[in-house]
Amino acid sequence: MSPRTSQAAALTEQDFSVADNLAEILEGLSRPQKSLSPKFFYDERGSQLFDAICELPEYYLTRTELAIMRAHIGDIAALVGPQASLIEFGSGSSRKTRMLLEGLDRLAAYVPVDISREHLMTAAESLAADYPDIEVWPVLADFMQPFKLPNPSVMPLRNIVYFPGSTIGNFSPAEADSLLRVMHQEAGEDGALLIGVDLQKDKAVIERAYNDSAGVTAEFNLNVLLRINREFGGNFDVDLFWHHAVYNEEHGRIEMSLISECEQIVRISGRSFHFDKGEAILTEHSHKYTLAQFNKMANRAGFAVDTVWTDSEQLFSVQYCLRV
Ligand code: AVI
Repeated sequence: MSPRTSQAAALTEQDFSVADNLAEILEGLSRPQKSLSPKFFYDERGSQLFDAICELPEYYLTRTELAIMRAHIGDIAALVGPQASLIEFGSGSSRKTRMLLEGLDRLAAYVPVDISREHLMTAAESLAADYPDIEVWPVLADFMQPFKLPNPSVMPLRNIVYFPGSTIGNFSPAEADSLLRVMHQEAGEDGALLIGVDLQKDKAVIERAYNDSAGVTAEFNLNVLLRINREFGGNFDVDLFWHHAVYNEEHGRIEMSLISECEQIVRISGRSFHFDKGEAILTEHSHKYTLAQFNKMANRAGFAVDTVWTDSEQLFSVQYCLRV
């Protein structure tokens, strides 16, 4: 079955233009603390590098989440029940999504929601081809704002919002609160949220995951500068910046940045940016939560955590939250 282009997709279609993205990049680099949104990591090369990160021995997140899902797919399917609509925030063609498509009972629909038309359609087409019995309804939308859900041909008995990978950690706590509220709204009456949340743990374990020995995370981080050069008229010399990732225990987050090796001027589309030696561009925060902290966040958005699955070392959690 090929993926539907839902009415919601037509209504909410809003691919950000090159001009919007350029304005956002220039604004971020004009701040006293220079910053770039982590969304700019994910061009074609960045997405490949992220896939490679997920396979790294130091990056415990992906394999631990997968193992938790594998161990508990039966419990998850029993909680979800038959004929649900699975609404994934982000377009996943990942093994975790496939595990759900295979393990859940007679899904009414799979609804990936993504702001990138290309990622969305590639993932939706591949899943629609591999699971011909499941209706795939991609929705092109910015999931930070409420969006309209499609109407599959079989009426879903409930909506399950799925947000794997601890991507929630890449949002500030305030953004995460508002994103969880959107999820609450989209889950609707009787709905639920299935979410992957990375847990606070020994600083050394976390820092290793973001400073791998093969240098893949460094390449992923630096790739954003190459992207700006190529797509937004920049002239960054990538050899004059280095990757830096430290765990801030007070805020419970990895702070990832690119540090200027020397004093230098960088031009982007006619604008100049001065860097001091050692000056940082903040590129990503990756928050880690305790179970108690995430419980409070879920409650603030109107969810009650129903079941938490973790691994034996309590590295990562998969949480099933009911809408209250
Ligand atoms: C996508 N996200 C959950 C990853 C993370 O761990 O925060 C992105 C990443 N950044 C560096 N390594 C992986």
